[in-house]
Amino acid sequence: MRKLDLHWQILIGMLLGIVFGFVMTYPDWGAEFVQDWINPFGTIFVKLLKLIAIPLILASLVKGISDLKDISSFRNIGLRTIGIYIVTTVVAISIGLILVNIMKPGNGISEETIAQLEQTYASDAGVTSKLEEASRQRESGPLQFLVDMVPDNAFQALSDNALMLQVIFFTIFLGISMLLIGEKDAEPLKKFFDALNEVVLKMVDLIMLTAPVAVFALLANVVVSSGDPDLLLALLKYAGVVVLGLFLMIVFYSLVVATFTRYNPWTFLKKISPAQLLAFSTSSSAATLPVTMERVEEHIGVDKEVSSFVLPVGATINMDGTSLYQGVAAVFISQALGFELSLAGQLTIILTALLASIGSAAVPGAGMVMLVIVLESINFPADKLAIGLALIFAVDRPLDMLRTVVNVTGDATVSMMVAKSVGKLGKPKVKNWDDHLDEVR
Ligand code: DAS
Repeated sequence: MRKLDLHWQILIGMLLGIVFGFVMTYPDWGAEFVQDWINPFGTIFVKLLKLIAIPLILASLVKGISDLKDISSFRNIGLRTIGIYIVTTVVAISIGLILVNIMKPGNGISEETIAQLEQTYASDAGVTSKLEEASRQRESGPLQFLVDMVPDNAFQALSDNALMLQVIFFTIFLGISMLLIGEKDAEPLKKFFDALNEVVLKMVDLIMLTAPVAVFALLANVVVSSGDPDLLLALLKYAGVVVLGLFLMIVFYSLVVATFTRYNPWTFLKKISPAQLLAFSTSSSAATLPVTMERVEEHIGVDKEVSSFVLPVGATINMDGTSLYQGVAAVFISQALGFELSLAGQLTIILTALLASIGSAAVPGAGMVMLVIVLESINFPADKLAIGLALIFAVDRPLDMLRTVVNVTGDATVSMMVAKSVGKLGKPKVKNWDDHLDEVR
């Protein structure tokens, strides 16, 4: 039987994980069994991907910049990347706001549901921890995220996944300096990073061999630890608006890929599907980044010069799915708790959700933390923040999985647009997902 393509293997692993998770919700020992004996295999997989995310960013970003002819081509790629990222994020938030104002999911939530939430969720550790994290981010002032971007210790930054923006800052600084000292003097360092890049991409291939089993474990755990079902039903309309908005973003990306890069959108979605399925399973753009890069470079043909800059930067600052979700959630919570939102308030949401999605870390649940910043920007009553977050907390994890898929798809789309605009969108290096794996079998 012909070997199944990677995305089919991952999809089967996910479906089996979901079914197994539901089966395990029946016996009273089921959830504990999954969390103790199954979930660790998913955690190990995500840790392996995060293990190589920083070395991959370091190697590919330095290689990408040092391969450039000169500083002007770096400026060219950089400016196009940031500009297109801002446009796609504003489109995402606008789609979210239009849908949530038309469908008004927050209207009609009964007083008793709100009162029940007051008891069950407002004091929930998950909600209060996100409020605390948000207040830490807020105290530091509007330009703190710029200050935080500059590491004062390169080795500490390289050793901490949460400091990915600092790694990117340091790596861009290093790459530009290598360009400025000239090819001959930079040659030894360039050879080192070229080899490191090849090695890390091979590590991605090896890790991906375990992906089907890992996503089985991750999805089984998500199912056994999801929120209580009756509240989920009350939130189904809200989740429906977010999912519809996220789906429209995938359609938007497909139209952009088809019209702007003349690339078949179905082929595009199929080629990046392993990265999308991992984004869904891990809820982390950072953990998915190594696979997104490998798929875009080796299976679509985006030149490394472009992908090595656009994708790591995108994984940290371009979160179109998150910004759409923040727009919808802010208006939904306002509707549900009877907080009047003017048009000016909605326009404010566009700006703050843009900044909040830039500031959101590429890790699970980050979007919900920054949602507090968006709510505060429209002067949402502070005493109702906890109940507002509690309202959406029960469905946040499945929505986080879906918005991370959109975040990753948006990054891949922009990398193709930038590559096309600078003439660096070539032919794929490999046809099937395991073409270049034969030597490791
Ligand atoms: N999970 C985040 C990511 O990795 C997105 C979010 O939390 O909204 O992209």
